[in-house]
Amino acid sequence: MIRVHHLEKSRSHRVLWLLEILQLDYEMVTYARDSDSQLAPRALKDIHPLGKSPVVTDGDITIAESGAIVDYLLMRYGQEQTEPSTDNSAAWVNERYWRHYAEGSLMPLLVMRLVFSQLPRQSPLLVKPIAKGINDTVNARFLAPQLAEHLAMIEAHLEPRGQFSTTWPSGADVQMGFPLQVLSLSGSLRDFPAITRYVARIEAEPAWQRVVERAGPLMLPM
Ligand SMILES: N[C@@H](CCC(=O)N[C@@H](CS)C(=O)NCC(=O)O)C(=O)O
Repeated sequence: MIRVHHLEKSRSHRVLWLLEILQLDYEMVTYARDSDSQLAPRALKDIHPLGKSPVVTDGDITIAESGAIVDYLLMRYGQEQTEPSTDNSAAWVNERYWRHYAEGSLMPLLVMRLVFSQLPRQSPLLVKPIAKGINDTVNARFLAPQLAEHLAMIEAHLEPRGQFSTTWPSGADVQMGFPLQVLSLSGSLRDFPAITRYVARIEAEPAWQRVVERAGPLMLPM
């Protein structure tokens, strides 16, 4: 039996979506975030040393990293449905690019944005204005311009296609959906209509709706 160690408000929603797409049976063990630090509880470290979610166990296999979990589940249970054939190298490479880009390049910007935005709240009273200044500067000089470039690239890809790969939903969609849903929830997609349509498309999918029924809607941490 596949077991998903699912942290609330987290990337673990991706794995649930893929399991629902593939219509696999699975158990979900849910963990709450610490209300102050928002970190995962220590119990997750009993499953994997870093104590991050998602982690999946399947028989004697334990696998962390959402991208590796997606690779594993597709390799074992559903490759043909969700990725282009290796005969079409360009389509295969394109799908793999987005599958890896999601965690390798896009998510670090969102995590940095979240961490810096929390600095003022988490700082002692006297330091709060300085912490706010640091957050504003990092945002203005680095994060906002970087994110704008990334979103422009994604918008240009989605505008004529409506999806990341030639297959739908692909492993690339499973990986890219989460950061784009987070950006939608934080109101960052106003200038990106194709990405907005793409997020709506995911959320209209029956497999996504089964995730919401079982685990609740995706929410922002903090
Ligand atoms: N690159 C990893 C990131 C895992 C990760 O950082 N997960 C977050 C949830 S989105 C987490 O467990 N945070 C709680 C913590 O760091 O304690 C993946 O894609 O699985």
